[in-house]
Amino acid sequence: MPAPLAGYRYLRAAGPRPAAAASQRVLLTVETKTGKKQTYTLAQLRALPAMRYTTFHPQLRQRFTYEGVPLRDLATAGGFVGRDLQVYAENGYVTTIAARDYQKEAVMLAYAANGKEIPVLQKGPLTVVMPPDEKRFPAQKYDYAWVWFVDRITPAK
Ligand SMILES: Nc1nc2c(c(=O)[nH]1)N[C@H]1C(S)=C(S)[C@@H](COP(=O)(O)O)O[C@H]1N2
Ligand SMILES: [Mo]
Repeated sequence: MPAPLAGYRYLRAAGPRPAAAASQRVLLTVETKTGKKQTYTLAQLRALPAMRYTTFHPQLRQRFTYEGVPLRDLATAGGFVGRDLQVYAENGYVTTIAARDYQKEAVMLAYAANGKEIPVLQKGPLTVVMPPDEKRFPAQKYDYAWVWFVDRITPAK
C-alpha cells in the first residue's frame, strides 16, 4: 500500500491490472513527456489504489461519496510523481494541479459517486474531486481544480 495521504486510509490496495476487454472503453490516457502512454479502462482504474470520501461538489452544490484513485498514485504509475500535473478534459478544458497539492493530500480522480459510475450530468465518468477540507482547499480558490470529463493527464511542462 502506498504511504497514506493526509487524514485518509485506503479503501483497497492496488490489484493486478486486468486486460482491457474489447467491450470496455479507454477512459483515461496518462502520457509522459517521453511519449510513453498508459491507457485505462474503468476496470483498470479500479485496479489502482482506491480511496473513498464524502465531499461537497461546489459546482453541483451537493455532497457525494466519491471513490477513485489518488492523483499521487496515478502519477506514481506514470513515473512522474512530484511533477505538477496537466489535467485535460474532453471539452477542451485544461488546468495544472500542483505537486504540492496532490502529493500529500487526497486529491483524487473519481470514477464512482454514491456507489455508482458517475453519469455525464454529474460530471463523469471521470472527475477530479478535492478532500472536504475547507481550510486546505477552499472551494473558491480551488474551483479550477474540480476538473470534470477528465480524459488525459500528463506531467506539466
Ligand atoms: N471539464 C471542465 N472542468 C472544469 C471547467 C471546464 O470548463 N471544463 N471549468 C473549471 C473552472 S475554471 C471552474 S471555476 C470550475 C467551475 O466552472 P464553471 O463556473 O464554468 O461551472 O470548474 C472547473 N472545471
Ligand atoms: Mo474558474
